[in-house]
Amino acid sequence: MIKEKIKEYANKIGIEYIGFSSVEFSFDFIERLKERRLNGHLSGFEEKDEFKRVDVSSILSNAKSFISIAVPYRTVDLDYSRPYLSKSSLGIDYHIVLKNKLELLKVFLKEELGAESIYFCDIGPLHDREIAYKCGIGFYGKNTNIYTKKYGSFVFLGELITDLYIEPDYPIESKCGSCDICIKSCPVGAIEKPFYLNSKKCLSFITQKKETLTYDEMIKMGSRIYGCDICQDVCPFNKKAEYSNIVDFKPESWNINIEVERFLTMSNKQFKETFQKTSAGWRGKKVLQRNLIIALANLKSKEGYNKIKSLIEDEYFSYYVKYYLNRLGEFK
Ligand code: B12
Repeated sequence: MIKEKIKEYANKIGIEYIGFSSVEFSFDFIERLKERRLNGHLSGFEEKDEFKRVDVSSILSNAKSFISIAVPYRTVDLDYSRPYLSKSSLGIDYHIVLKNKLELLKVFLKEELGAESIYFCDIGPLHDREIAYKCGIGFYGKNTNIYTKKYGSFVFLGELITDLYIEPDYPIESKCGSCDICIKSCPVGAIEKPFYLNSKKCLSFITQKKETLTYDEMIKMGSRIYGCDICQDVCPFNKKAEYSNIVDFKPESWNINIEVERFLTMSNKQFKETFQKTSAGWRGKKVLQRNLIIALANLKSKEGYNKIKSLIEDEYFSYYVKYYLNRLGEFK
């Protein structure tokens, strides 16, 4: 059977979660995307036009199936009393790790089954979660993440569109029940109702925002330098979830033990050799350094004090240095 053959190969290249579905989307899905857009609650990082998000035939003519994969990434727990990057930004950028696996699958589909296929991970018009949901990879949590049985929501998603017909798997209905701990635990109330995130409020988005941050946004960022995991950390399903053994996602020490002086003074070359290789790198050095200053301000930490103070003349950092000094009680 085609499906078993693909699964067997996927397991061989380290993919534990793989599922299949047709390429049609429900009207409900389009409506949900539209609701978010009309309410102005999209982040701006995703394709805005909901019809482009479902127009699979313009990506691959004669498309018949989706193949979705999920790859676990939580390798460690983090100390939030220090400035930190979220668990999805540790180790090598997941776009690279998943694309390597998807490329192998694409070659396999071509060589073994004569099929054409195109793959995506994160970037592009497709909605990775809805495809994973359709392919039975896992269920939607109220925090909008897709949950697998073994690794909880700490999985990255990617998919192939292929012209091969593959017997579909079935979606799994949400198992959240009456639990709403993720909704209650979000410090900014970004999950405005079950399965509905206002991306503009989400702290993950705020850490990635290039525009000048408001006082309230800065306060709420806490010790985050990039991303936010709170709605996943508090989830009872994730408490039981297993850790990932994928070596690529194991962080190096510079990635988790942030050395303040070094982080604030690193050259472009040093940045390229370290943080740019992670999934936080695309936002650039300045945004991450800005967030570190805000994190230290919120922690009322004097680590790197002289360096930070010296940035008050810098056109970009000045505003954030003033916030830092204000939090330390030195700028009134
Ligand atoms: C834009 C984006 C963001 C934005 C907006 C997130 C969001 N929830 O929309 C921001 C910057 C905030 C963000 C944050 C994060 N992201 Co992000 N992001 C994306 C991106 C590029 C597009 C998502 C999108 O289209 N959102 C638009 C809205 C409409 O979709 P949605 O919230 O997912 O809503 C769906 C459900 O809620 C559902 N729904 C609503 N009501 C109901 C009711 C029922 C009954 C059901 C069944 C479903 C349902 O409807 C929507 C469509 O199905 C995807 C990659 C991709 N191309 O798909 C990654 C992606 C979603 N992100 C991912 C990750 C890892 C994260 C973070 C954990 C990173 C971090 N640590 O900071 C956080 C999680 C925050 C959160 N709770 O969502 C993973 C998620 C993996 C997973 N297991 O689900 C993805 C899939 C990337 C990847 N390829 O692995 N992200």
